[in-house]
Amino acid sequence: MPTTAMRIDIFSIFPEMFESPFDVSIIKRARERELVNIQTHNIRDYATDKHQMTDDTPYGGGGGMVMKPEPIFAAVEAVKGEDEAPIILLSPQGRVLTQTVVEELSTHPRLMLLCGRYEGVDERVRQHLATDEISIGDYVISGGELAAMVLVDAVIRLLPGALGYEHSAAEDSFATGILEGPHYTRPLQFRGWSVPDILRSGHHAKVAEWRRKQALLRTLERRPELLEEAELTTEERVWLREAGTDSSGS
Ligand code: 9D3
Repeated sequence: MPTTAMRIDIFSIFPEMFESPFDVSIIKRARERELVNIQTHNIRDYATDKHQMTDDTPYGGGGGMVMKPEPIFAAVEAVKGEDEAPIILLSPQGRVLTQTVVEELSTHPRLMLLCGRYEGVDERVRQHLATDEISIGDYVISGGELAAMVLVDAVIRLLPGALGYEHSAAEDSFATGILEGPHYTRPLQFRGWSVPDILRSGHHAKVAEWRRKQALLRTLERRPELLEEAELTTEERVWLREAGTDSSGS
């Protein structure tokens, strides 16, 4: 039974940035299937002065520009209507986006995303308009737009029907809590590098065990902190401890 599409409103002074990323692959298909209705809004259209200014110099001095509050409030108020929806400011000071946060966001019927530029937005947007503030990680990007695209992509993948039957979001790395192991396809031999024999053995149970162990080893090597929270069996924890103290390495 098809349910009503999640609606996502995005507010930006560069709405054209969203066109091609949202017109390919899984997001395109989700939009075509009406699983999601994405609307971008140009904040500049809501500026009322004759130059349609969306930014101004900071009170107190210093370099850079700050996004003015009036056009942002006007844009959100014009679009919002009566519906309840989180108003998420993408900002370097927000809580960091994780798969758990994505899962929570995916349960809302509507999201409103505010993308800042310059040094950021006037503090009154943060205090009196936004209901949530999210960062995509501890590095500096030039504005909230790419962060909003990351958030939208991650959320859409979780909407029922967004992924083909060939792939389940529940199997995604991070959804399972550990990293994925290696994948191989043809050719069997490539520049002298071969595919592990086990994957051609036809022993499905042994293949599954090998894959699970490869995933655990990779997580131990690269992201050991993930293992603390991951759902592992007692046998797997014992095996990993032996693997971790094994002087032969990997
Ligand atoms: C943290 C750097 N700021 C003080 C010098 C200036 C600044 C740089 C870039 C302020 C805002 C921005 C634009 N970045 C975002 O709007 C942003 C962001 C990010 O930079 N990193 C991770 N997640 C996000 S979400 C929005």
